[in-house]
Amino acid sequence: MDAFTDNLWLATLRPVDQKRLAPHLKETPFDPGLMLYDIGEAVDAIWFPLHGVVSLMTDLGEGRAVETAAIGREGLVGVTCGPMNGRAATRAVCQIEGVAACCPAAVFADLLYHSAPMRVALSRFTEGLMAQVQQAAACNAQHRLDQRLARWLLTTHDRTDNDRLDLTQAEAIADLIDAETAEQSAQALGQLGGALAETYAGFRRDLLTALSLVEAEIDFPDEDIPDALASRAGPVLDALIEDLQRALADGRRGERIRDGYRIVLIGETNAGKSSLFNALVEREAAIVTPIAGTTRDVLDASLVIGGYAVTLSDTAGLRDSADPVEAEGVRRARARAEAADLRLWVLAPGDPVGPAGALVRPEDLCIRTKADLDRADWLDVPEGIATLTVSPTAGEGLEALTDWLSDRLAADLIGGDFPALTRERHRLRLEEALASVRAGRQALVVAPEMAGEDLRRAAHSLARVTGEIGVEDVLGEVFASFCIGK
Ligand SMILES: Nc1nc2c(ncn2[C@@H]2O[C@H](COP(=O)(O)OP(=O)(O)OP(=O)(O)O)[C@@H](O)[C@H]2O)c(=O)[nH]1
Ligand SMILES: [Mg+2]
Repeated sequence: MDAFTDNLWLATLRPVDQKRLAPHLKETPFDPGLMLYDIGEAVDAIWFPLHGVVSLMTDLGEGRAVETAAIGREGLVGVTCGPMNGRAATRAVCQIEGVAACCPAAVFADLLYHSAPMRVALSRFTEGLMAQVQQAAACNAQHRLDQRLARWLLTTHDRTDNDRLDLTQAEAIADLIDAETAEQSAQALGQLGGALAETYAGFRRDLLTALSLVEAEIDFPDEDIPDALASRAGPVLDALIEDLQRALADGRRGERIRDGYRIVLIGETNAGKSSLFNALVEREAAIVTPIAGTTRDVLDASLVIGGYAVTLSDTAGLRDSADPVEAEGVRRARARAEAADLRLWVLAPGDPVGPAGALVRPEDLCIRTKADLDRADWLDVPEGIATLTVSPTAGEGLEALTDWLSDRLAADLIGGDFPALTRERHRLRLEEALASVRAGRQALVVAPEMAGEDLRRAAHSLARVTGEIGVEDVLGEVFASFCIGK
């Protein structure tokens, strides 16, 4: 790779400047999500991407950031915020993996000082970048999501030689543009970089290996293939079944990061659910009155806790009611509580265990509220459920509550052997594939012809997540492995 041809800005420099710069350049790979520098940090290097894309991000606070420019092989990263003043005004994050030629910022500043043509080239680039930032600002302010997506695709396409994306990467772009939290962006960036596509490609390779072993048995019986060939597919399929099971057992981590972790407040009427809801979302979103049964509908609010997107829901107090409107509210409250990732059982002094006590699970949180009132009336919470004490009206205990929630989110959403599945669509296809692979594994023992059919179906399910597998892929694998017919 030659930095002076692959990076278009370096390519425009005079040979004499290129010669001065060359000894200081070091090729450095960068992965999606890698932060080259953060806002306020000293910028000590200049990156000239040879391929890949780096995004400049502006911080919006509370873990949110928006892309204001993208730089690829046409330019350089690290100079617009200035090695001159030394501190970065934006954050630079690798968007699409690549390689950059890297040089110390001080060296670059010195070369610039001695070369007017280099300064002219730099100012041309910064003018172009300025135009891009202006467009991005206008687009972010005025355009709908799909229009922003289109702009992003065009800008990114301009900066990469590869104009093919698989389906998971295209989804990641939509997620990235839609992302409101740092964790959502990080997940989308990983997916855009091909983390999910690679995982599925790995599954597909295993499946093709097994399929080719089975197909060889079926299609080329006279080609002197050992009889035991199909049985060699057994261990490959066993390992694949295990991998698919592990990928599916991700606790819906990816979907919860992307769509928001669902937390629902439940409790008796007048327990103080809506008061706590308002305190957590920091606005008077829900009506609060001393009248029991004030809240009827489920009220949702989006918020960010510990860098994760959360949907918090306030619900009707759980009681039997002859009023059909309230009864419907209680039915909805129950349904929402059942489907939630976490239930917060709000318990005021004097409240019984009641229906909320029957809905909570051991991993949930009990919140004893109205701590400013007589605490002697608080129910003894069943053992095993974590308990916190708050008073939204007195502003007590809220910080400890959000800290507890941050820890829970991190514990539930970090980790896993495989990149998390980010959509229901992926999960369904993977479940389909697993069922077919299992069927194929069983058929293998009886008759490879039947197994072949199951495995082809599994391959098709996996292919539908990312792209298509053609017949040629399978035959190609057969020929490559056994040199049949060559
Ligand atoms: N003293 C005191 N009163 C509170 C506190 N939190 C809520 N309240 C009062 O308790 C009453 C009921 O509060 P809400 O937040 O409406 O209770 P809820 O659980 O949403 O009630 P429903 O919607 O009827 O189910 C209101 O009069 C609140 O002002 C608190 O921490 N201390
Ligand atoms: Mg309420």
